[in-house]
Amino acid sequence: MKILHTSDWHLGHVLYGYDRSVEQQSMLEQIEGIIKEEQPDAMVVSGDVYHTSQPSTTVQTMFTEAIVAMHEACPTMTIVITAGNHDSGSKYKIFKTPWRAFNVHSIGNIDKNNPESHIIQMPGKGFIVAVPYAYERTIPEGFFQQLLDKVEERNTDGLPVVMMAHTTVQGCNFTGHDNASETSVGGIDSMPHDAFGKGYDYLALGHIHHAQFIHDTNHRMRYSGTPLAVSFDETYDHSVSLVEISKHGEEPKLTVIPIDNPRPLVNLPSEDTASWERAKELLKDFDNDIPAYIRLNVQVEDFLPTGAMEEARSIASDKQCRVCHINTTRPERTHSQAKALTVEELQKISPLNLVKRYANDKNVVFDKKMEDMFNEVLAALQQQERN
Ligand SMILES: [Mn+2]
Repeated sequence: MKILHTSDWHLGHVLYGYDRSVEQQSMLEQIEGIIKEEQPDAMVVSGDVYHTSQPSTTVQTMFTEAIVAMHEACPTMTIVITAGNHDSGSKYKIFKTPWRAFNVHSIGNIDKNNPESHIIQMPGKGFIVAVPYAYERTIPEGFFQQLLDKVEERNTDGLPVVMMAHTTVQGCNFTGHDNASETSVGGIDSMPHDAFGKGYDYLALGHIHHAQFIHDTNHRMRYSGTPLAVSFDETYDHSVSLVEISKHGEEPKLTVIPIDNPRPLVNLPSEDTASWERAKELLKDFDNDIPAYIRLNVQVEDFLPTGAMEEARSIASDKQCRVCHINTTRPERTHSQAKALTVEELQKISPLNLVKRYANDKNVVFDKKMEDMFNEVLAALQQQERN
């Protein structure tokens, strides 16, 4: 069984106000081209088809036309689409029936009363167990294993079994995600490996944008990652995964197929940060003809000069690129830079000089206005003490 595994298309995603339909259309056409070339038995899209639960008419049209084109590129191919946390699962019901005419299975919600609806049998080829995104607590206890047991009973010919899920798996590399920790990414708690049960040959995962196998699992659990970067922090290559499984129990064979973005997301500098002056030079030197999105990564002592964004945009005004964002970082001060005072020194130092030392240590600007305010408060306190 030959499966094209992809997820996290995030159609309708807007980057700092810029419409990305040209890139999204290009990504869909590249996938269509891969399908035409590879003629897979199935394509699995493991959630986050759309970026929002209310995609526009234009975005939905782009999606439906692309799916029909993909179907026409390989009419025998089974297409399985599950909902992710960005999608509206209940809306998957609307076109569930007409989609069947195109060999498309769309699964938006977990239906514990009808587990059969999650099992797609491809006669003579294999099985796809399709589980959409769900909060961990709404996935019935042992649901994955229940589905796999049903498949095991039926799978007398030892055909490959592929399972789909949209979630965070323990130990994954979540580079590129905001709001992420070891235990939770994008609001989804990470699941232990054994929560998915036993009996699948390949777990086609969605949610994490960095393409990867989950370590120590014998290359059976994989995130295909985003085919198109959603954030500037996704500083890795983007692709779809072509997976071949000869029979039940065999290790899957993977081919990674890159997807190119006609409008790449570029960090200047590409690694680490630069001073504001250096960042402007990098922008000046950036190729005039590359229609990239640019994020400037700038190290500042306190704040950027006023009008920095306007200045950056005017530098790029004759270029094809679009300056999206200036990402500022401040030097870390883990240890106090001030020399510690002895008790005798502390008793001798004036309150004003003490607070100036503190401000300097914390990298806070202590100007004439601050000094006046401090003196006013100090005078009021001293007055209170005298009364
Ligand atoms: Mn996603």
